[in-house]
Amino acid sequence: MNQDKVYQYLLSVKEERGGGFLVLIDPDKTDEKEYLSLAEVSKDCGVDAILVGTSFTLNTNFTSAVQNIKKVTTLPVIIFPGSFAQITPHADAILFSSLISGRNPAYLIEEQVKGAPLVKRTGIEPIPTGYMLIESGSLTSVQYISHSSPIPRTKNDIACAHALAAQYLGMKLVYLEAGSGAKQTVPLEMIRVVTDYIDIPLIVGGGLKTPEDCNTQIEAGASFVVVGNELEKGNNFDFLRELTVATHLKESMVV
Ligand code: 1GP
Repeated sequence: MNQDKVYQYLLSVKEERGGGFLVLIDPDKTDEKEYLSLAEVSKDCGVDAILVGTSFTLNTNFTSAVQNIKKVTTLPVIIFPGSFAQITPHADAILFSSLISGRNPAYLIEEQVKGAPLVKRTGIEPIPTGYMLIESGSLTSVQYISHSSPIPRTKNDIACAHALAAQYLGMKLVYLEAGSGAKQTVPLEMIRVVTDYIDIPLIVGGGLKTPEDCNTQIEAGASFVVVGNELEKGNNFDFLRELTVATHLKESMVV
C-alpha cells in the first residue's frame, strides 16, 4: 500500500496545475445541505482536495459529517483537526499538525500523542504538518482556543526559522495560517521569503476572499491555498470556479 498516497497526489497537483486549491468545510458552522452540495460540485469546479475541520464541535457529529462528505465526492477528504477527537476512519488523510509557532504543549505534542494511536487504528494517512499562526489584525478563534501568540506580520526571520525547524523535524508541509475569517491575509512578502528558505511545500489560508487573493498567494510561492469562510456564505459555484482558475497558474497560462 502506498503510505503517502494523498501527499503524493498533492505534490502532483502542485506540479501539474501550478498550485492547488483546497476547500475547507467546517461542519459546525455550515448547514449540512449546503456543505454537502459544496462538496458535491467541488471536483467539477476544479477543487483539488477537501479539508474538514472545526475549532470545536458544538452542533455536529463530526464523524458522520466526514462520512457524508466522502459519499458525495471522489476528491481526497483530509481532516484538518481542531483536536484529536476529530480523527475518524472515513477520511483519506489527516494534516497531522503541530502548532509550532506557539509554546503551548497541548497543541505542540499532547493532542498528537492522544491522536497517533487513533490514526494508526483508522489507517488514514498522516501528513506531518508544521502549523504556524501569523498575526492577522485581530484575535482569531485558533489563537484564542490554542492560547498561543501568532508570529508578528513583519517578522519574516522568525517565520523562516520556524518553517525550517518544521522541515528539519521531518514535516512534509508548512501551513501559514492567518486564522479563519482573518482581517488580513498572510503577507505576500512572508510567503516569498519562507518559500525561498525551505524545501517543503507551503499551504496558506485565512481571510482569502477573492480570485486575486488566491492568485497572488500562489504567485508569491504558496503551493496550496485554503478557502473556508468565503464559501460558507451560500453556494455560488461560478465563484468557486473563479477561485480555482485563479489558483491553477499553469492552467490559466494555457487557457
Ligand atoms: C482557516 O485557513 C483556513 O483555518 C481558512 O480560512 O475560513 O478565512 O477561509 P478562512
